[in-house]
Amino acid sequence: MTFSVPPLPYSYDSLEPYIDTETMKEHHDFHHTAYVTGLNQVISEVPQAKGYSLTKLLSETIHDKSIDAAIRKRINNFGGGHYNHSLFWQFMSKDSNAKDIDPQFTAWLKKENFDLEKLKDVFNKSAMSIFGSGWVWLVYVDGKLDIIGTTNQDPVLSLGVNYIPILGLDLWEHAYYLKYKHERKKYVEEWWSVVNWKNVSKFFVEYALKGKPIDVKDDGSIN
Ligand code: MN3
Repeated sequence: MTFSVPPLPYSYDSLEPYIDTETMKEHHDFHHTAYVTGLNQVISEVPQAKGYSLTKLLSETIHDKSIDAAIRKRINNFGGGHYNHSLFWQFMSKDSNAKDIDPQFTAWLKKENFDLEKLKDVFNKSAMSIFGSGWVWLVYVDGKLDIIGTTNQDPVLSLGVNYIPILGLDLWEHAYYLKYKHERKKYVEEWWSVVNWKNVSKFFVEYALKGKPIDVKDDGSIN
């Protein structure tokens, strides 16, 4: 077993009442685990990918035409699932506080003609426009701000290592259906109450500004 599920950085009930305990248990223990199990399985079938980092798999291997397309699709789906969820747990905290936003992040928003309110507005609209399962992301691309949707578990990294996801929201029904049912809009709006601005700032300053892809380790940890 190469890849493993990271422990949640907080307890299952930490994000109540915005994200309920049952959803967190299912989401982390079942869904994230299933992506990791699938990734370990597919990697065991591709000897040349043995020992590759998650970053390499998702930025290079999935584009390597010498590998069977169906295998690459599985690496994309399961590897993307592992990468995206490892980030997602870090995007949230019970101690969400906008005071934790790094001034460099605020300055960047301003340079890009954004502020926090506009960011939330554009991000939420993008979240509502995703059809079916997917994610919405705030990304840093060569210094510019972009808000993009991805479908299924496609990782932002597959667009290029210069696409650095600073914040992202899981829009699969498994992320909210137990509590919010069909009310995706309510979930999207409430979710901002648990955004971990400390980590968003860290991803911006330590990765985006340095032009480095966020290096999610095999065990889902991020330095
Ligand atoms: Mn999910």
